[in-house]
Amino acid sequence: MTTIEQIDALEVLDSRGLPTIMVRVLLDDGSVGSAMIPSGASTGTHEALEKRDGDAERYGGKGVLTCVQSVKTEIHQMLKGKSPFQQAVIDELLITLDGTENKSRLGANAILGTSLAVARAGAASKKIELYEYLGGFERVYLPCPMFNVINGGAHADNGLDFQEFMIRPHAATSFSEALRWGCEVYQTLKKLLKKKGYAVNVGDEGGFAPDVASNEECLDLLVDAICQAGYQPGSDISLALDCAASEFFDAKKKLYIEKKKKAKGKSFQERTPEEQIAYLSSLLKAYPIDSIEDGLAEEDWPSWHKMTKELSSKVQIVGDDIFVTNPRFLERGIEEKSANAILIKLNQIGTLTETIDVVESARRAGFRTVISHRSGETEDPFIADFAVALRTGQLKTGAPCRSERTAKFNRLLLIEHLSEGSARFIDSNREALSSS
Ligand code: 2PG
Ligand code: MG
Repeated sequence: MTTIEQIDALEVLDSRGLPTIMVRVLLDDGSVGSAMIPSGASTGTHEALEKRDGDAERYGGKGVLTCVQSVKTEIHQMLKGKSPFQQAVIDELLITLDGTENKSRLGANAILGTSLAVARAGAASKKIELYEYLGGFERVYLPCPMFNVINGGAHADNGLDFQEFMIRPHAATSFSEALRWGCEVYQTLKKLLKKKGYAVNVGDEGGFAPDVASNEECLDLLVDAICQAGYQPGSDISLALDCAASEFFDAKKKLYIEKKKKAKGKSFQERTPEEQIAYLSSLLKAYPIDSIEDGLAEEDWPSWHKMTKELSSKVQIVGDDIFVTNPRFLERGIEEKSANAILIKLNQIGTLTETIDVVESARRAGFRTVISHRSGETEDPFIADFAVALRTGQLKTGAPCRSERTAKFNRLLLIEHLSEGSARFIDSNREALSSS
């Protein structure tokens, strides 16, 4: 029987230059698996805890040496001798060893790092690809990418309160074609921005971060870029938003306030939840948007229900901060009909098995699932394999720019290549919208 021989960890860097954990699992047959853990900026309140050292002498308190130590000692001792192929057992042991509701004792970063590295070691031992190890050997389904080409919110130092302006090349016939379309629009957008005198430096997720005046100006730019690149807005390439509205909701006043614009001394809007829904609805009428994530704040549950009632036949309503990949919140969302899709981030919940369970529960309830990166990423492409293995049909992993983002796209290109023409490209959102 193959067993875990050693679990090691070290502190490495994420794409923002902040420390994160790398876990390395060695099996007694000599196979090795490793994983690096990403980190969010606009995090949901109820996410599993990302543990930091808090030692102001190192990395401004953001070091992860405590997590490294826990992996090398407690976690190593508990998992040594166990089978790497029983992922659910490994994850349950990790959850029990931590003993807290939100993984705050050992840290979700230490736990998830171990969980993912064990899966990789298992795949290495079986000498198969990670997506095959996790998803089996049936036909490969490659997800529609959602390219975040204009960054705002907590990911860029501009006046945009909405966090992500994305394009979705849903009508492409293969993943590589979708990627090419996305890249062509991205490069065209760069030229357009330059022509208009905007800066073309990029934000945390590789999208441009121009100081444009409004959401509408961004959406106009995207439509122009799609046309000028030779595609049809809507029928070839649609638009998607992540408003990350928890970042600009004033819970006391119950108002959505364009805080960044306000802080920059620009004219800004304050909207009641009803006005925010009406505003989103007006954007849907004016632009070919087919997906809206976090259009409302995580604590504004009643308004989520209203928004879903009004808009869900026209658009994918994705819950990120409101569900935080947690079965408890997802269950409430299903019951209250708060959305029709869920964003899936492994580090919001903290183990591979729990994440797979959430995807399966969402599916059973008819929710679409979108696998997602974090704004602070690493070159680890785990989520590319994960999206293929779970056949989610949608993956959000930034712009086609910056190596921590392109690592995921390049991995999908390789998976497509390995499938020797048998891979199918799917967009679970379009499939759902066309059947509704
Ligand atoms: C989001 C994510 C990823 P962050 O809000 O969806 O784009 O951002 O990782 O900062 O939470
Ligand atoms: Mg989000």
